[in-house]
Amino acid sequence: MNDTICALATAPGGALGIIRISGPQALEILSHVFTKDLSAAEPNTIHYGHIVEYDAASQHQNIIDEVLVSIFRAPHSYTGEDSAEISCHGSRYILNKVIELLIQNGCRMANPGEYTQRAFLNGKMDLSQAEAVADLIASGNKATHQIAMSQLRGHFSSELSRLREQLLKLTSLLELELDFSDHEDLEFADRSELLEIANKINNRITTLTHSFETGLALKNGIPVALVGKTNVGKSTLLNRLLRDDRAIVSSVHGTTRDTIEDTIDVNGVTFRFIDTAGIRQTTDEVEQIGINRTYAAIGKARIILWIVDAEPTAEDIQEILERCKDKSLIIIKNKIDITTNSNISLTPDLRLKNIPTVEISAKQGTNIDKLERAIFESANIPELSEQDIIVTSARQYQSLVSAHDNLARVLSGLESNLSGDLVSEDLRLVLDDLANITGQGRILTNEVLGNIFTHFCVGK
Ligand SMILES: Nc1nc2c(ncn2[C@@H]2O[C@H](COP(=O)(O)OP(=O)(O)OP(=O)(O)O)[C@@H](O)[C@H]2O)c(=O)[nH]1
Ligand SMILES: [Mg+2]
Repeated sequence: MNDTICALATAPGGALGIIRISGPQALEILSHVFTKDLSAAEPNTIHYGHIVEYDAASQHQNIIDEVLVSIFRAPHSYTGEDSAEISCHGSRYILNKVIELLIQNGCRMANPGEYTQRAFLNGKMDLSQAEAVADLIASGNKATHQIAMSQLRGHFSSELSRLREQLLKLTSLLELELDFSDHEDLEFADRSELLEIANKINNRITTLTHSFETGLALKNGIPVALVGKTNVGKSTLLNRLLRDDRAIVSSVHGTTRDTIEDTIDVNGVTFRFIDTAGIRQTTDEVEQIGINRTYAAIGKARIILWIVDAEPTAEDIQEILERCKDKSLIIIKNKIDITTNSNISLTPDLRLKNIPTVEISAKQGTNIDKLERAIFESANIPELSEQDIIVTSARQYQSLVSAHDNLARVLSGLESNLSGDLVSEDLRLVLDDLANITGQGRILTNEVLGNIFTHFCVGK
């Protein structure tokens, strides 16, 4: 961290490009390539001038670009170090040239995520907030933006420190029990009180752990599979939902062989629609592979759109209900533009199950808005408020799962009157697990850090 790093922070191709410099020599190095001396510049100021290259042969200064430079001083900067941002014109030549000049004068090219890593190491943010920076930059819709913003603003971190306080309280009560265990006449906190605290912590950790499923779905798009017999209009509906001619549509049965998927936002939430091969008995080897993929897609999806264009048989119904047991199912009666289709009754059995049913014409686009509403409702997205904590990182999830397992041992230890020092040991493990999420854990190695930050872009 003693060196000064530089990198392009913006994507190529824009009208402007921003180059970031950070480190102890940032302002000195910058002054070598800028028309003004910025080494004593005031913090939070912007300076107009030129980036210049000195040509020794002609003893001339070549102007590379007309720029604005923003100055930040340690510790009040993103990284916590002296830093600057140069706003240049977005030419590839200019941007490369400026970086080249900075490197010639003593900067080093930054590694992916190195600015955020420095911010973490300088105590500007904890690890869960650092990960939120990557999520924020990647956020493509309202829901993922809100989750990342909440985490970046430290809501998750404060929740963890509240849990930590509770765990420490539990530890001290257990230690009190140990300290006084020789004094028979003393009353200790009885274990039911300890159990109550432990159960509360456990409930909170369980909720956080479960939020990961939602977090992942929101991040990658909630998977929705379109399934049904051949020729019922699955691909037509996919194209309609995506507003794009994505899948081949034809009246030939068994047109779609491979699964086709793409995402689109509905009410600020990303859904991943998966068109599948129609289910039927077949002797065609390739088609059978496709149908197996349909079953796999059902397994992975959270919502199933079961599309019918005729009265389903008892076996069809049974098969779908069996395969979609733990899924949200929506029945779609398609092709209502054909008059005979509007009286598909769906057997009383199926109607009794209260499965949402939408009548549409995929071809003509009738009731697609109704269907989208039904899909959104089936997704059961909690109304996210700014305070809500949704875990989206696999690393954080693993720490929570481990905390949950260790806490289960604490609970059973307390219940079975295990001696306090043994229970304390498991409690410490829970504390460690939670500390790992924010990066204060004992087992935070360079490897762990490296893994987190290599997934960032350079310049972040
Ligand atoms: N009248 C009418 N025809 C439709 C409708 N939706 C689809 N079709 C027609 O039904 C035929 C099959 O449509 P596809 O979308 O290819 O059906 P699929 O379910 O993907 O079929 P496979 O890929 O073979 O399983 C095509 O000729 C479509 O034009 C609809 O709402 N009304
Ligand atoms: Mg198809």
